[in-house]
Amino acid sequence: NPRSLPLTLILAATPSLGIGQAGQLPWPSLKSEMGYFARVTKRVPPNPASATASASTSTSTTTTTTRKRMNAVVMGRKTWDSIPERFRPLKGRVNVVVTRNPEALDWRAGAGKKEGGEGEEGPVVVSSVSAALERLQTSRGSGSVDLQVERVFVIGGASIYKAALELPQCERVLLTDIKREFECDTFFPLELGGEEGGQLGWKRRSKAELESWVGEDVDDALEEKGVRFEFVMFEREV
Ligand code: FOL
Repeated sequence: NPRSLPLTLILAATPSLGIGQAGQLPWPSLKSEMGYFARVTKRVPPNPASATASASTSTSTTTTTTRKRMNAVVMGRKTWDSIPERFRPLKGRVNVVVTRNPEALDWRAGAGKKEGGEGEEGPVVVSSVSAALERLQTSRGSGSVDLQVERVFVIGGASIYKAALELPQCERVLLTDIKREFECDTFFPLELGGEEGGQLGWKRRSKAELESWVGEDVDDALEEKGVRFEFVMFEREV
């Protein structure tokens, strides 16, 4: 395969690592938190100027292919279902949905309303997280557009995070540390630890390292609707 794609998990969790409740997020919608999720998952890393376009020549013709650099989001079917129809597929990102039953995936209903829109496509559907990676490593654009998948974000839920954490390509976790409890029925399957302790092999990185990786300034502590939260990054030690 041409390139091995590293995986980044992105999630928001309560102190007891709750991530979901009844098919939704456990907390009232936090605009600045969701905004961070959208910006970070969309933003592609800086790139050498030489790689933006390429021309290939055959005997008598020259075809120019434009390269579109995009990140991908990989999610389980229940997470797909949890995203409001008007927001899915998540804009500006390659959407990959993992399901054992592709027939049952409810997306045509939502996509149907957008029918006729240029470039409107449903998600890529695969049956495992590793199949998602294989697909993304070889993904092509359409026509004269050559799609280059940059960062791959695993966006949940619990069983998809668990499968991703078992892969060696899983390098990084972007955690939004929600500072209070909400009722949850779904939990992140790994104890990362805060200041001390935590899972062997995972290291909390500094705010500066987080800012450098996500490509934006990050506040130390945010609060919305009386809910305090903080953006943090963990990386797996080699
Ligand atoms: N990670 C973090 N940090 N926060 C989350 O809320 C989160 N949620 C999921 C996965 N990782 C997360 C899964 N759930 C949308 C909705 C639910 C969802 C993920 C994304 C969604 O509608 N996103 C839109 C933004 C819409 C808006 O601006 O309100 C998007 O374009 O990303």
